[in-house]
Amino acid sequence: MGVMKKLMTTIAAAAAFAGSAAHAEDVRIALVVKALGIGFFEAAAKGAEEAAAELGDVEIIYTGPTDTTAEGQIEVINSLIAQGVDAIAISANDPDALVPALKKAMDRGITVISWDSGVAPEGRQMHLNPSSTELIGNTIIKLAADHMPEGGDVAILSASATATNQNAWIEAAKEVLPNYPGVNLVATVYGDDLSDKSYREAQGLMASYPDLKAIIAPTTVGILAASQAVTDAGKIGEINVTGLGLPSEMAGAVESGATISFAIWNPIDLGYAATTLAYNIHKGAATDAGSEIPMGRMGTATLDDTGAAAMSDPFTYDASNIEQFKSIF
Ligand code: RAM
Repeated sequence: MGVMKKLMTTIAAAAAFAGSAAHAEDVRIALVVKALGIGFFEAAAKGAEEAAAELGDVEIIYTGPTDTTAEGQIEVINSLIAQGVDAIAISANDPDALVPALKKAMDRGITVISWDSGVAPEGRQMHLNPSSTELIGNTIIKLAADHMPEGGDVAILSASATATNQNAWIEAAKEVLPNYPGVNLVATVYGDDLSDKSYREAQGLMASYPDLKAIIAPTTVGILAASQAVTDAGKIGEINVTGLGLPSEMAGAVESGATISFAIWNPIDLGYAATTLAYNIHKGAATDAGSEIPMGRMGTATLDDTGAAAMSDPFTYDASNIEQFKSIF
């Protein structure tokens, strides 16, 4: 037996053993992420698998490019169209660049939704936000401001410059900034959800702004890299790293004091909800404004006039509760 054939047989046997062998009649839902290798999306994939097990006739294809670019996602989308998947649920690296490829998918009868990071309305049937954009924008500023009684300089370390979700949160954060007198936003930089680039951008912020009091990273990759950069620079206690992170990845930073607190919603629930929505839309659920689409144990998504819905509020983690959550996501 050739090595490849042997490998394939082993994989098939393992799949059958796990009880997850695909069936021809399954609804094939592709969960397309910003990039592979990001813990947040791996947690969302767990939720997608949970939804698939519950629905019974779903096969999840977890896929994405190797870096957070729209070009990479377009290649992935074209390959999914060629494979004839039933649905695409995507977290977008760009709101507009993916529209032509996703329109082509919809023309071929593929259900298309975005989740986490949105696609412009003409490129998808609905979008699932993790939470209200205004609430997230205010939360990330408040997390920093609450620990700066005397005010001071803060900087944002974001993901990619075209990420729909981070850009919307940053815009919402800037809107409420006047409510935090003395908090001065000096820069916004982009680490592209790559650990090494995010680390270097955090170092750059520390070099350019010696009085920096907080780095706000509304990305799980960015917050982790920035907490490491602040630790390595010996600036724990001087610069508080906050934003959106995973308890499993941030436990060390909270313990060391590099991060006092941070927030996030449950990424497992988000992947579960996105999968259930894609399934129900594929099965015929309406997607016009006001539609209510069931999302299993997560309740119902009610679409607004842009075809978007929100899941749940973010939760704040700090030294008092991180132990409880770090093994979950
Ligand atoms: C990163 C990604 C993702 C975002 C989280 C908070 O994992 O940028 O899109 O929602 O951070």
